[in-house]
Formats: sequence, C-alpha cells, structure tokens
Amino acid sequence: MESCMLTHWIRVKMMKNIQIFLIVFLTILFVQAYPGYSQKQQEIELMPLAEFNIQAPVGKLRAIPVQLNSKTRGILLAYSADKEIDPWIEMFYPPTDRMKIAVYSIEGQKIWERELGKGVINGIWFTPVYAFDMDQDGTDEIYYVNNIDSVHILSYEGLRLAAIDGSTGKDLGSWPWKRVEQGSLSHTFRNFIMGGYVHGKPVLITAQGTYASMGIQVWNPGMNQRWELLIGKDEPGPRGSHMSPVIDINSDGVDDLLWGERCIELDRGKYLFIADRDVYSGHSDVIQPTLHWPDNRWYIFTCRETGDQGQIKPRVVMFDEGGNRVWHDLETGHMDMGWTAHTGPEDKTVAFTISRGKKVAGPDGFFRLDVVEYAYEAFSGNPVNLPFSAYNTVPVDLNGDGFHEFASALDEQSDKKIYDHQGRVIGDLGEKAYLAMASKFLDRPGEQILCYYPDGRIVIWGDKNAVDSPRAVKRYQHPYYRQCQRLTGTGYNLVNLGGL
Ligand SMILES: [Ca+2]
Ligand SMILES: [Ca+2]
Ligand SMILES: [Ca+2]
Ligand SMILES: [Ca+2]
Repeated sequence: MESCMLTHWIRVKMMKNIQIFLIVFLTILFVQAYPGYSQKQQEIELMPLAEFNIQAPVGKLRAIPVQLNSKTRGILLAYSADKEIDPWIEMFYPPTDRMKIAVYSIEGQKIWERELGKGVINGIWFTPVYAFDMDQDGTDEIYYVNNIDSVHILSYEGLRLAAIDGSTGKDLGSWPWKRVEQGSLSHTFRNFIMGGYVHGKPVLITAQGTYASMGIQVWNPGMNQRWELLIGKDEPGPRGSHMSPVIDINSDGVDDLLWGERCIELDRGKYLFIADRDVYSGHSDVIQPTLHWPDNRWYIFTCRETGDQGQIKPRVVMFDEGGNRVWHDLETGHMDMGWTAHTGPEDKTVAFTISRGKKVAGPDGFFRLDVVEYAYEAFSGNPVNLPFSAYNTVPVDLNGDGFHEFASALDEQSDKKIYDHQGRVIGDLGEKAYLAMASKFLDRPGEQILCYYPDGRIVIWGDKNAVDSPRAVKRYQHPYYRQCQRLTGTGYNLVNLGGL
C-alpha cells in the first residue's frame, strides 16, 4: 500500500517537472521568435553611443548619413557658429562665421572638412545639402548650393549647384543654379535638393521657390536635364511646402515628389494629382505621407498658414494617396510645424500640429509665441489629447518596438526631454541639446538621435536595451525609410519618418 502511494507521488512529481520544463522551453522558443515581445519588459535606458567634439562653436548644424563606399557609412555635418539664417527680411541677419562641410566616421573620426566661401550662408533655404550616389559607384556625392561670389552674399548670379566627393571632399563639378523668382528675399531664396529613383536608376532633383513662382528640375547621371517643370505664380493650385518628401506613393517603381499638394512622378514630370487644385492656392507648412499599416496605403497630412486674404479654409487636411480629402478641421489659425507618428502598443496613428502667433528668429534662434497644440487620430480626424507637449518634438523609435517615442529638441523652446506615448519622461538630452537626425544610422538595434551642442560636442544617443521587433525591421527595409534619411539637410524634413 505504502509503496503504491510512493509510486503515485513520484509520478505526480515527474509530471510537474515535465510541465515546468515545457513551460520554460516554450517561453524560450517564443522569446527567440518574437524578440520585440520580450523587449516590452525592458525600460528604455538612454545612453551616449558615441561622443566627439568638432572643435568649433556651433550655432546651427545639419547632419546626413553618407555612404563612403559600398561597406562604410559616415556622417556628413554642415554647420557654422551662426544660428539658422532665414531669408525672410525680419529674420535674416549677416553671417559671422564661414560655413563648413565635414565628414566624420560614425565613431567620431574626422575624415575631411572644407570651409566654404564667404558668400555661402548657413541657412537651410540658402544652402541645402544632400548626399546621393548618382553614378552608382558606391560612394555618395555631396550636392549643395554654392555662392562663388564672396562679396555679395545675396548674389543670385553667383549661385551654383556644386558636387563634391563624399569620401574625400574633392570637387566633382559645378553647374548654374536656376532662377525662377524675382520677388522678395524670402520668395527668392528657397532652394531644395532631393533625389529619387526611376525604375532603380537615380535622378537628382533641384527646386526653387515656395510661395509664388516655382521651378523643379530633374537630372540624370552626368547632369543631363531629364525634365523641368515651371509653375507660374498665378497658376491655379497650391504652392510648395517647407517639407519635400520623395516617395513612390503608387508603388509603380517610379518615385514621386510631393511638392506641396502637387504629386509629381519623377520619370517625365507628370502630375499624378494636384490635391485641392481648384480651392487652394496657398502653401502648406506640413506635407507628410503617413502609412496606414493594416492595408498598406498612404495618406497625406497637410497643415496650412493663413492663405490668400485669410479666406483659406480648412487649415488642416488629410488626403488619401490619390489626393482626395479624407477629413479636415479648423477654419482659422496660422498652422506651423507638425508631424504624424505611430504610437504603441496597439498602433494608434496620431497627426499633430500647432497654431502660432508671432515668430521671431535671429542670432539667438527661433521663437514662436501663443502656440496652441492640436492632435488628431490620423485616419478619422477625431481629436485626441496627447499626454505631453508635442511642440518642437521629433518622433523616433528608440527601443525598436516599431512605435515612436518623442524627442523635444528642435529649437530654443524645447525642454530637451524624451517622452513615451504615455507622456512619461524617459530621457534627457541636456539643456543645450539640438537634434539634427533621428533614425537608424548606426548598425545596432533601435533608432538613434544625433544631437549637437553649442560647444562643438556631438552626441549620438540611443537605447541601451533596444531590440528590433519584426515591425521595426519592416520600417527600416521600406524604400521610403532611406529616402527620408537623405533629406535632413534640405527643407524642414527632420520628422518625415514619423509617417512610417
Ligand atoms: Ca558616387
Ligand atoms: Ca510612383
Ligand atoms: Ca510657412
Ligand atoms: Ca519605440
């Protein structure tokens, strides 16, 4: 009797052990198959992944990932001691320092540096910078707008499209820069450089204007002009934007440029659509392609200033990928800045913008007064309350779960903190930090943030515990991802990846 009970006891004990073993074994298998799941347990731990000093005071700095050869990527820095110099006459001021372009390794070693001429102005509208491999030899060329006149800093005759070798900084070529606008300083100096692919072949885009007459030129390798589009100031339809996304919106193998609400395919320069062509003739500060992940369709978020005679309404419009209105809001307000972003854990897509009063800018930086924030559920337009102040934030997926955190470090009015979607502070970049890039530019999990500091320090921040989820990997592999990364030295394109 006793031995029978003992056998039963041993059997129960063994079954329990087998159960425990199975649970542990299956958990290990699950965690290995879905690393993003286990990563949710880990708190974000912000740390400097690289830190170096460029040994010069910095007012405004732009950064772009640059391909040095087929294997190695570096970082292009374009900067001077001056803050952003804007062409609007109430914000423009004369430069006090020469602009530099430099390439550093991702570990912080200087590879080369060039000081540009006295007539080259450190402002994103005067001097856009772009890195692109037009001849497909594995090394990016660097394209920028040069001014060869060192006395007349506002010369237009002196402007050139310049190309230099990304790995050495040596000159590759120089071409005249198109003039399409004879208006005010602010209307005249609005220059852009972008790139894209037509059935796998690279094309370079140069463009001018935003508010009145506008020009877009597309170049084949060898700088032969493929096509040009001139938009007269009285032509119907919207003007340009301060953002200039390049995206294959209809997935036909030909990239398309969103020039304001005008969607232009890059092969022959034909319009796919002009959204709001007959009802809107102003410019939208925000033009942001936004992916609806469940059905893999793009939407386009736009935010508008006061338009002609203040009659333009609505101020905020979401379009579908064919340029048709999905929803709109607000009849008044000067809308300025904004983004869309995907927040976890159950993928809520949010569209955010602000209205503002006066804006002042100069040697002390950018300041907006009377800022009011607006946020929406991106695809329905239903208002949402964000649990943090999103003004001056940039969406970034630090922990690699495929959803965005928010770094508040764009301007003087940012608090330099990083917020999660619940509004919790999960990191601090330091009170003097300014964000220049937020994407995956290091070969490690998660996205990273490159910050510059007035004393010349560059810090690349990232999450120590980052693990890439399957969704995050899908983002990084999307062709639009790399297109957005190239745009951080031209236009206000620092937030574009929030849409993906
Ligand atoms: Ca090349
Ligand atoms: Ca296309
Ligand atoms: Ca504007
Ligand atoms: Ca995240």
